[in-house]
Amino acid sequence: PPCPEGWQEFQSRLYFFSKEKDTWSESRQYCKDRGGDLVTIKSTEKQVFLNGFMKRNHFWIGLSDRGTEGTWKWVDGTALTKGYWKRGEPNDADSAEDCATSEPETTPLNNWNDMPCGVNRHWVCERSVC
Ligand code: 2F8
Ligand code: CA
Repeated sequence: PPCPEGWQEFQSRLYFFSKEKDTWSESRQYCKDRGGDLVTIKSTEKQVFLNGFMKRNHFWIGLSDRGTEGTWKWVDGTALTKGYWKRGEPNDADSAEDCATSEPETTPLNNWNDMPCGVNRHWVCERSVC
């Protein structure tokens, strides 16, 4: 796809913070349609950068344990090694939470929460530079 407008560059990758809300799967499809995927977060620098844009809302990130409960995997197929979970998360509330969001108004570094994949949230895409 052509290079999309309105994406932020950080460390030679491009990021999109949605204004709309959608399910985790639909959000992921939006990113894929634009040459990317939901964001992966594998460094503290990136977690800090992203949080500069995610202070006000929940945003889907590219992490789920849909395949095997309790085994968190990034959308690129890699296993989660270091998570920035909010205290008490992930808790799989009502045994129904398999997709990860960033939460607003929590500590900036540890702010992830697992949520039901079918609820509508903002999302963050990542793709290569053009
Ligand atoms: O207390 C944390 C808990 O809060 C909510 O459940 C009551 C969240 N669920 C939704 O917002 C749908 C949980 O994900 C969260 O763990
Ligand atoms: Ca949760």
